[in-house]
Amino acid sequence: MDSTMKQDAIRPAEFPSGVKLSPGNGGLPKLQISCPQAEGEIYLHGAHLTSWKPAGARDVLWVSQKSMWESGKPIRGGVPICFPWFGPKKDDPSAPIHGFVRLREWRLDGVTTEQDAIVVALSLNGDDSTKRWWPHDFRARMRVAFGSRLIMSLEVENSGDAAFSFEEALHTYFGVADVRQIEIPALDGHDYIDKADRLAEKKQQGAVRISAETDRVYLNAVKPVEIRDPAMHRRIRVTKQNSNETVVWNPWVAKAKAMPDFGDDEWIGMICVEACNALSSSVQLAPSALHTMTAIVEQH
Ligand code: TA6
Repeated sequence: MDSTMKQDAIRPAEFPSGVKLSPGNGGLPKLQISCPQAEGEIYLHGAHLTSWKPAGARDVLWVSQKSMWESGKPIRGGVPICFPWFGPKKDDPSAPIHGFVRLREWRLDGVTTEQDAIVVALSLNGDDSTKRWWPHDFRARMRVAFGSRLIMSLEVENSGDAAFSFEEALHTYFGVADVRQIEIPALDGHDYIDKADRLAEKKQQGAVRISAETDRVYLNAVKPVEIRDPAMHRRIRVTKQNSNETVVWNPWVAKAKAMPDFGDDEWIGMICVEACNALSSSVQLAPSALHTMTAIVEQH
């Protein structure tokens, strides 16, 4: 075995046709996927999905032109994996926002062909360096099916001998023509925590529309949601499994300007709709137990 390959990691010679591992932006290893149903890209850095283009369609994901592409820094856009906490770490302001797994290189465990998709499996195990932030033994596995649908599953295993709780999110950035014209009808009536208004708890009146900085954690939000994008003549549907919350985020003008890895005017072309378990929906995991959160994305 090539000494540089991590033990048990799949080797390029074993990839199905249409799959290539090569240096991507910043020289970070990138897996490119091409099959009849879709094309896509995922970086080993953070097991970070950066592109999903169903056959005949435009990319559904959005990535900033100003993103950093550096080990130890998050990619801006695509699907950052937030784990084992969401947002700032409550008891340590010096800890990385949204946890540390999106800053690490994950191991590529498998690339397989299924009936209508190419499936990529990656993993990251806790070690002494992660225990600096979070004193638990865990195995995280990310499984992504690139097909006519995009199926993302984040599995967490408690590989230690003590129970722990964690927060998680698949922090998906979707590309839209003009965020000021989109609607998300299905969250009507849901309670939400407004992170753009002092964490006030509010109730969604009607479809979600974006007309200012929007940063909301919708509670008990388990049903599928659809992003209606009339200017792009597209609807994006997100169906979740084992996720109690849905986060909707757009930084708007001031926040976009304040982020060095986000173009000043890029807020117009994106919306985050995130499968999440956080706050009162943190996941409790007993030793040897597993929890899998899934987000299925379709577009038409
Ligand atoms: O999911 C929304 C959010 O928590 C916002 O509060 C904002 O911080 C966003 O995530 C981006 O976080 P990041 O650390 O990727 O800049």
